[in-house]
Amino acid sequence: MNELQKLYPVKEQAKAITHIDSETYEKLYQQSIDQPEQFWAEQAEKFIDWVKPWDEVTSVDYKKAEISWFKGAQLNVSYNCIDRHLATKANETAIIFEGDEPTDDTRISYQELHDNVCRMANLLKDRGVKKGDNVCIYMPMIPEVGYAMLACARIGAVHSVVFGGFSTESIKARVLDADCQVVITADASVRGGRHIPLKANVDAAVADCKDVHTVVMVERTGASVNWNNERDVNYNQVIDTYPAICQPEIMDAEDPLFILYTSGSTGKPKGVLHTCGGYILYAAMTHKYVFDYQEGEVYWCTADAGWITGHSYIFYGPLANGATTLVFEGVPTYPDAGRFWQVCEKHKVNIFYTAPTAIRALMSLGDELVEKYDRSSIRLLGTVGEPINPEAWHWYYEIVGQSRCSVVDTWWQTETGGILITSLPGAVDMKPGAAGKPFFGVKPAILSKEGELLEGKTRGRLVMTGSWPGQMRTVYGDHQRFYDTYFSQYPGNYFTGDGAKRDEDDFYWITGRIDDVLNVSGHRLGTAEIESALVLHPAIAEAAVVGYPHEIKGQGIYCYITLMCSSHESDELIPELQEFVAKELGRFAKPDYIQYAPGLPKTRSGKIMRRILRKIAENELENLGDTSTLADPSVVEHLIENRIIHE
Ligand code: 6R9
Repeated sequence: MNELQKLYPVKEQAKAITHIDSETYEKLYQQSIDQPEQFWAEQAEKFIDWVKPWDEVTSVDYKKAEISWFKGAQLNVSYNCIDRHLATKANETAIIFEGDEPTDDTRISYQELHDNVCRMANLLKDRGVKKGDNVCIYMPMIPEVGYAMLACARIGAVHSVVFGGFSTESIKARVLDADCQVVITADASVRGGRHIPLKANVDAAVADCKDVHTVVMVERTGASVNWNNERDVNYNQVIDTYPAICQPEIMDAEDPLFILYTSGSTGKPKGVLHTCGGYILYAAMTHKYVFDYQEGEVYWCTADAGWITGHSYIFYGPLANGATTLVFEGVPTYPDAGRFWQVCEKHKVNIFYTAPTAIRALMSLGDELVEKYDRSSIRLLGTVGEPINPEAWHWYYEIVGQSRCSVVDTWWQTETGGILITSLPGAVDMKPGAAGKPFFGVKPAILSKEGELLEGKTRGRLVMTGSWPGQMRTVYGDHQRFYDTYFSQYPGNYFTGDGAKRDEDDFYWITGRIDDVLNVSGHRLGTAEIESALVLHPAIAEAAVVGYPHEIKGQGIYCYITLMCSSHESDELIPELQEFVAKELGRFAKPDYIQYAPGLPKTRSGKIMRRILRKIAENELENLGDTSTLADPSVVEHLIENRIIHE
């Protein structure tokens, strides 16, 4: 363990607020494992309002991939996120909207949220949407995306949010797979001053989707759009004609709430299906405990509604807890790279949750733009999406959080619905780069490749030996694929697809996707580990590592690095970096090739697309696959031109 990975004890200040100290965590965790039915029944009563209680807390059969929670119970998710707060919070802020331009912001009270959601629900009903119908949502990050999701939940329709940065082809594939008949969109979106014509994308996407009879369009930019009188509905023109009351549909706990498409290592994206009862309980409970949310606080998750993080931790979890949640339309670097901190100062944000990729990008631009703003309101910082390299962790903790805030790393997946492994603030010490310990009721285990259970300090494949309420229930329309992907490799376990190590203190460290694991001369190495090692070097802002076939070693290590400052490129730097990594991780981990990369190919959610980097490293340029979903496809050309050709 190097200096950057040293332990940070729980913050005294966090301890005082949470009331979950280390002892309580251990006790509650043990209880959740020993008496799961009792534990979850208590939590379900505490966090959720049910119309009718359950007949059975849980029933799980991983051999058939059959999972149910709170069977027989009835509830409505939109009621839980809105109506039940009205008695005490009608005039309190549910959503703070911060637009792309710093001058553009609004506050939406719980009463206004209620009225807007009901009107949208009535509009959908008027267009024939019924319980069980699937509705596609393709929207910018504006409050209406939340209204649309909650309106679906209110009437029992199943939403499928498609990220607003996805292409026409992606929308079409998702609309067809889920047989959506209604699409909710906006005229255009604006992020960082850049406009994307959402309505035109939808027009093109649904031209071949004969079942789509309605496209609801919210006006965002006033962009001119093509209009189909039969099919299209202008939200702004009609919404006031609908009543602000709509009875919530009574749903079974196991009725579907939403579908969210996510990519796997093979095949087309899978429609991950979540159901009402277990999901909303898990989202609410994790939001409360992991972010230690307290009444009246302002909570900001910078994700997009198009990803699971936006579902669980911008809308469902916070609203179920009656929180004030900030919805941000823009990007971290517009008008300049101080935007996050400017917004924190302006809205007195208490809890801030973002991704390591954003932290690294901002870190490379210096401390000045952070220090310019008052961050004294912030008391908790969270990260999600990928392992955070210790150097970025330190910058986040020391510079952004002024060494006074807890940093919670949160490991989870679209499939898990909510956070499974984390450093619970006030209860679990912080180790920079470690995801932490299991959340209540969660039973992680590490297996060898062959499926043998590994005990104690070890490394291997991360599985969950039991279920939790937020777990996905099926792949939409393809239950066999659900079983094959998650339950077939290690029977009796949910396979996460991630590698992990467990240290002497029982902390879990995620080493990256199994598909990104390299085998170099018989040594197994997480690409994330090499990347973390590289970015410890002061010259490096970001690194991505892939394997390529190597005659002697099996796989060689090919690294792409973005420098803090491109003028530092030099012939001497490469061998220096190779030695640096060898020293950090061992000789076997010494990179074979290091290529300078002014930009890395990333999805719009910030994930590096290693598939493309692998192809370039392998010099297999004919078969690069779809690059249209990249945030900036032009970086690929640059990488190809400057690739290192090996024998
Ligand atoms: C929530 C989300 C899931 C994959 C997951 C893992 C990686 C997410 C992480 C993390 C290390 C963390 N991942 N959080 N790795 N530390 N805190 O990101 O869902 O988009 O489905 O991605 O992301 O590899 O398997 P999703």
